[in-house]
Amino acid sequence: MGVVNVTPDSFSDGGVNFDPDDAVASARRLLAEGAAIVDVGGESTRPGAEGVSADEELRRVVPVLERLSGAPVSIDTSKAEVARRALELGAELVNDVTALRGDPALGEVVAESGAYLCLMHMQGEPRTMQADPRYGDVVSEVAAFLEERLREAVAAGIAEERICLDPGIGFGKTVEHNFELVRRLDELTALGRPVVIGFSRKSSLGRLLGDPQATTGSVAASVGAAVAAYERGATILRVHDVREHVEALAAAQAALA
Ligand code: HH2
Repeated sequence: MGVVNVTPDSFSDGGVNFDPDDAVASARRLLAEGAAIVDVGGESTRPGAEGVSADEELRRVVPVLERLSGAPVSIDTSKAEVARRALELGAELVNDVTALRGDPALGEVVAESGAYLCLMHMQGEPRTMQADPRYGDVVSEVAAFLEERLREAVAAGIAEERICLDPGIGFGKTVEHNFELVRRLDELTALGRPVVIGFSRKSSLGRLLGDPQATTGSVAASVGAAVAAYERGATILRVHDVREHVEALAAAQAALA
């Protein structure tokens, strides 16, 4: 899954694809490099981010989605209104970082459209989530949350076989929490749905390598975490640098097969 942030303020690529022409060109490049789908988002969820209105999100993503018509697209949104318009314009998957807790109308929009849905774990909300994240046991708490949200989504009429689950790397988690989730990924794949991992460029990678103030991580560290996640059973990797991940995963796949 290639990332296309149509935002001025995303943590690693804010402003790069804020112009719709740039966003469309990036999306096409990521697809040509081997992405199976591109995840288009109009609202940053980086630590400390304030939300944007549905109107502003639509203003950012609609021109991009219109021009990507026919390409495999996912919409990164928590808002029913944005998801509805994106699905009309051909999006196939709704990537909701609130796991249907943000907008009570989103479940029905996904159910009616028959789209795929990604449910992600987050502790707290983007504005404050990195202040002091705490868990008894992060993996069992994330697994229990995802299982409960999966049940809720199915109860809302979304077919279980259309749902994937994501532990939400960096969403209310310390460096150690994030790596433990990958280390014990088998406890999440045991839920029976495809697992998504989005470690790409995240600050935990920069912090692991010795910079306690890092706000991003390198491409090489991202690829390392993605290959480890793949080996532990993740089947969808949400990444900014598609070519590097596709090449690394092809080699890992050949070596592990
Ligand atoms: N991470 C981000 C955004 N959306 N969705 C899923 N399912 N999983 C993730 O790990 C995930 C996500 C944050 O990354 P990015 O989109 O690059 O940044 P920003 O939120 O600042 O736009």
